[in-house]
Amino acid sequence: MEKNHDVLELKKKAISVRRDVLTMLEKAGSGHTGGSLSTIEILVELYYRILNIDPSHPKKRERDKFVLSKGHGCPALYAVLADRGFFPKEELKTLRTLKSRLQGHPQFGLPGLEISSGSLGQGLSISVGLALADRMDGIKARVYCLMGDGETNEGQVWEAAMTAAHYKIDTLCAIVDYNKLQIDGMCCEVKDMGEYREKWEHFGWHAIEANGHDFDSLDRAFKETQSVVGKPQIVIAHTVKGKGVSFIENKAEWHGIAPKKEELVRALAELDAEEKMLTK
Ligand SMILES: Cc1ncc(C[n+]2csc(CCOP(=O)(O)OP(=O)(O)O)c2C)c(N)n1
Ligand SMILES: [Mg+2]
Repeated sequence: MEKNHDVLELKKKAISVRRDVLTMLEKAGSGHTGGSLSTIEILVELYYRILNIDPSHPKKRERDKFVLSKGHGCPALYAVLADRGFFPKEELKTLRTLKSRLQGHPQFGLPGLEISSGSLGQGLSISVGLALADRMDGIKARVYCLMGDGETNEGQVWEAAMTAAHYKIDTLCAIVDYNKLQIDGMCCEVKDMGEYREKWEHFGWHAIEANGHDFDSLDRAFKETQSVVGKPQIVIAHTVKGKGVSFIENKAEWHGIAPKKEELVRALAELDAEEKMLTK
């Protein structure tokens, strides 16, 4: 695919990634369904329109880096990495099996994967380090870090936020999958973060809100981040946990479970119908 493909292609891509994610999770019999499905347009936008990466040279020094801080959402990242050609698609079937490179939380060693993650709250600190290392080495590249909204309850996130602002790391872009839910229910009930966008701004960040399922909105947001000078940027992407499958959307109980066979069949039928609507 060319870097500048149109929105219809990207929407079809998102449907196909959703199919892969649900199929992998059903086969594994466990995993995080809701928080994988909410990230898909963000990942497709990044991996097909934004990131400067080369799947045939995953370690190329002058590459953009993507850090999945919300490691439990990795089925979506695995599906996108395989589709971009970092490793064979066949390997998706091995999710969560012994000796597989595709563990339930990302493990360093898989081509295209920058870090191990899963213990929430650490990815932004690592991203600050990666961006500072690129600055010291004179490498022109950007670092993108995807966090969950519940994850940003972690104190370490705000230490990293202060550090990034202090060092004026304008090559760093964080994204929050702002789906308003976390493991135990609504974020505002577990630990309310108040005026969320303003919080980031007060920490010295350039904040942009976007519709996390709309490619035009995401594209505008990411293009804006690329033009910011002297400040790290955050894209607060409004999303729906479980997006794309009616009986999974917005349900906290779908945080840490996989679909059963009959649920997979129903979900895939919904995605087929959605695809038909697209091409009508
Ligand atoms: C340090 C740490 N504490 C707790 C967990 C267990 N855990 C996994 S996912 C999750 C909820 C995260 O919510 P959010 O960041 O909003 O993720 P999403 O809604 O995108 O799934 C929790 C508490 C963890 N992985 N790491
Ligand atoms: Mg959440």
